Amino acid sequence: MKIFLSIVIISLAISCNSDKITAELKLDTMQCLMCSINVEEAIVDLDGVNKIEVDLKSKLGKVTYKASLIDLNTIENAIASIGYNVNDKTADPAAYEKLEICCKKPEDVDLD
Ligand SMILES: [Cu+2]
Repeated sequence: MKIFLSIVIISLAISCNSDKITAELKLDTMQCLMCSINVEEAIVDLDGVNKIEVDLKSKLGKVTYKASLIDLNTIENAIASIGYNVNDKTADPAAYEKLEICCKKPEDVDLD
């Protein structure tokens, strides 16, 4: 009986964690600290997202999410919709236009 119980407990613990996925996000159009905060804020409150870390220097993010609640595509779309390229998705042009000037790609900023 004891063995049976511990098997049940172990399998419960496994099933609770089994759908957690950590994925990498390539954020190559991020320019400044504000960008990384924007990206974090765009997905931190999404249902199913456990954790988001954005590293400005390497322009990479790491997101941990519950696959039963959300998929990577939805997360990527949320980031693209606020104006940033992510993985193979291109930023929403209208949202990109509204970004602060420091958040735009250097080649898009008119210097005169
Ligand atoms: Cu920025």
